Amino acid sequence: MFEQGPRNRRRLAGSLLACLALVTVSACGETDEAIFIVLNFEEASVPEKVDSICLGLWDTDPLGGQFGERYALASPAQATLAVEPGLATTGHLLVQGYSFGKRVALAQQDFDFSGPDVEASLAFCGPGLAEPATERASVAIAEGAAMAVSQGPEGAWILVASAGESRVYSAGSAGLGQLAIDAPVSAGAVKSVLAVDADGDCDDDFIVLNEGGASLWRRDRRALVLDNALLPSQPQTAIRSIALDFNGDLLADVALVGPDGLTLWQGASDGLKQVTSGVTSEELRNASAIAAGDLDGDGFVDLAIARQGLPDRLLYGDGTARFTLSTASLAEDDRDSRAIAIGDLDADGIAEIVIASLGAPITAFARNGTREYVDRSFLLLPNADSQDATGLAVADWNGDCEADVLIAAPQTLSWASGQAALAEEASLPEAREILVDDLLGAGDRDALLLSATSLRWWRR
Ligand SMILES: [Ca+2]
Ligand SMILES: [Ca+2]
Ligand SMILES: [Ca+2]
Ligand SMILES: [Ca+2]
Repeated sequence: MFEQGPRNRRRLAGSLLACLALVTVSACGETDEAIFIVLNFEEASVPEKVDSICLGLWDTDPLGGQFGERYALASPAQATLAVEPGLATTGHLLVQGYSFGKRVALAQQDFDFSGPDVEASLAFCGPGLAEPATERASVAIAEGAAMAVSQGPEGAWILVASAGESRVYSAGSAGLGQLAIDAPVSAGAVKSVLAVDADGDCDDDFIVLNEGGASLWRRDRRALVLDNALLPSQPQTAIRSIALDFNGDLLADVALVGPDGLTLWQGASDGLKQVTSGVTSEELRNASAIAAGDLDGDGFVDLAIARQGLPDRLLYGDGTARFTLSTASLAEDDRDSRAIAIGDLDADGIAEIVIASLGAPITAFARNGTREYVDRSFLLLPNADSQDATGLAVADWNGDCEADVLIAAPQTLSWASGQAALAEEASLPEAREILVDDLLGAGDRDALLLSATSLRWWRR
C-alpha cells in the first residue's frame, strides 16, 4: 500500500508540484522504488479550459492506502508524480480535470507497480463521432427519483435516490447493473442530487437535497457513508445545487438555489462552510436552477440563476464569495424557467447561456458588450417550438470538441455542433433530467436520461 501519513503526503505533493514547474522526469526521481505517473495535458482537448486537476491514487486493495491532491494548472504540457508503492502491488489512478471547479475532463486507469511507468492523458474529445447515439440499457426506477454520477476508484457510480430507496448503478457491457453498495436512504422526497468531491480525496461524494434539507453521502471505497459533519448545519430549503470553485483556492465550493434564493458553501480542509453572497434572498427568490462559468471573461466565476415566474438573473463574482447582481442582463420576462446551462455554443471563446422553460422554446443568450447578455436564439439555435423542457446538458456530445445541447423534455432532443450553428440531431425518449458523462472511463460520451419511471443509458 502507499505509505500514508502527513509526512509522506507532503513529500508526494511536493514532488508533483516541483515537476509541474520543471516538466522533467529526472527532477522527480527521489527513490529507487518509485513508479512514475506521467500526465499529458493536451491543448484544446476539452471544450472548456481545464484550470485545475484532482489527482487520486488508490491501492487496489480496499484496505490499502490512498493519495489525493488538487493542483492548479498554469499551462503545463506534462507533469510527473513519483509514487512509492509501499506494500501495494497494483493501484488505480483517477485524474479529474476542472474548469472553475466543474469537472470537464477525466482520465483513469489501473496500473501495476512492477510494470512500466504510467502515462495518462486528459483528452476528452476529437476527432468527432459520426455514428448516431444508441440506447444501451433501460431500467425501471421508483417514482420521484433524482440522479447524479460520481467518479471514483471503482469507476462511475450512478446514484438514483428517491424517498425510501437508494440505488447505485454501474454501466458496463451487460448494461446498467445495480451494485451491492451500502448507502444511506432519504426519508423524504428527493429534490436533487449533486456529485461533488467534498472531502478532497478526488472521488465524488453526493449532496442529496430532500424535504429535510441537505445531507452528504461520502464515497468511501465500496460504500456511501452519511457524513453530515462536512456540511454547514444551517437549515435551508434549496432544490438544486452545483459544484464550483468561486474563490480559486482549488477546494470544491457549492452553490445552492431554491425558493429562498442563493446559498453559498465554501470548501475548507474540514468541510463546507456557509458564507454570505452579497445578494439578498428577496432578490433571488423562486430560484429553480443554477449554472456557473466566467461570463465576462475576467477570470472569476460568475453565476446564472433561473427562476420560476420571475426574471432569470446573472451574478458576477469578484474571486471571493461576493457576487454582484447584474441589472442589465437577460430578458426581463417572467417565464417558468426550470434549467440553465453555460457553454460556448459557437466556439468563439465567449460563454453563452441556455435556458429551458415550461411552455416556451429553449433560449440562448450571447454576450453583448461587457456584462450584458441578449437573446440570440435565432442565430445560435435550431428553429424550435415550445419544448416544455425541464433539464439541460451542454457538453461535447458528438466528440468534435465543441459544445452540444441536450434537452430533457416530453420529447428529448439533441442539438449538435457542426459546420455553422447547432443543428437538430436526434430525438430521444422522454426525460425530465439529463446529463452527459464518461461512464466507462474510456474517453467516450454517455448520456443518462431520467424520466418518472426509467433510467436510460445512451452512448455514442
Ligand atoms: Ca471525495
Ligand atoms: Ca467573471
Ligand atoms: Ca460563444
Ligand atoms: Ca460537439
